[in-house]
Amino acid sequence: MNIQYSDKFLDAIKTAKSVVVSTGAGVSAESGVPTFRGEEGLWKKFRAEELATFEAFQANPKLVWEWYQYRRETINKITPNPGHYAIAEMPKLFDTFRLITQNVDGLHRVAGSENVVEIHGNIKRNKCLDCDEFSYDEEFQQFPPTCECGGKLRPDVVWFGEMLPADAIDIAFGVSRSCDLFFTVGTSGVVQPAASLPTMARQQGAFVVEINIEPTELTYIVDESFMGKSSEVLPEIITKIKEIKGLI
Ligand code: BV8
Ligand code: ZN
Repeated sequence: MNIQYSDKFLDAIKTAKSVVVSTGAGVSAESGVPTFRGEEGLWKKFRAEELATFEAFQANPKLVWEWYQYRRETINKITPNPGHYAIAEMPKLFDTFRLITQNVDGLHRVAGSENVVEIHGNIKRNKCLDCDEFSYDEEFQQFPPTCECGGKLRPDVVWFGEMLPADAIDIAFGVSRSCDLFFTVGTSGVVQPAASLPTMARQQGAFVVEINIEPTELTYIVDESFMGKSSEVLPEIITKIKEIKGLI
């Protein structure tokens, strides 16, 4: 890629002190994790309401567990892509940095990102409906799996209609409202409240940048949009940032 940078983007990079990156399924697409609304999108095979809701889980825990086990198996076979590694470099390029992700695949942490704000939970973690204990087993003696206390286990992800973890969403809102540079990467900007983060940032004066392979619901509100694969655009932007900061 040979990205053409605008002066306003270059100025934003030069002056930014506090940077936030917020990612969606698109940042993991090139690692092999199906997105939710793309051609091969997860919801294409299943409708979100059928599987990613507590009601669906109550009605058919076996089907919902089978879907999560299928996704876990997929995720266990894949590795981060250059986009994840580029984001993992960002904390050392700015005074303060925070990464927020809608993704439940854990790939940012595998790539070396720390303090990742996983606002929709983590597919690798189970939670007990009775004692709230977390566990990380992926092989179960029985389906649907139960906790040591005898309670039912569920995947520790946020389903539609469920509140996001209070601590995670507080951090996400807080950093979006105080940063001066905000990147939204690989998200269709459909799912709330995650989709409101870029607007929150823009409203308080942050420079908002979108990276996506196509226009989204967010494209009309951002300051700069880079159309391209995050695994190609992000590493190039990191190189540009290092050049500007005289690190290379
Ligand atoms: C809540 C975890 C409130 C589970 C997920 C109307 C009716 C019903 C509900 C609502 C409604 N309006 C709003 C709502 C609320 C609802 C919602 O937003 N629904 C949408 C569908 C309208 N939200 C909720 O229910 C949330 N909770 O609001 O609670 C509340 C209030 C009070 C009291 C109680 C409750 C909870 C939402 C969380 C749902 N859980 N995931 C699991 O994963 O199994 S959401 C799931 O979908 C993902 O986590 C992710 O967040 C989302 C998918 O979005 P994206 O990440 O953007 O992925 P998508 O495929 O859409 O887009 C991928 C993008 O990448 C595309 O743009 C594509 O072009 C791009 N791309 C592809 N390849 C690349 C690329 N970009 C760059 N490079 C590439 N290579
Ligand atoms: Zn329990």
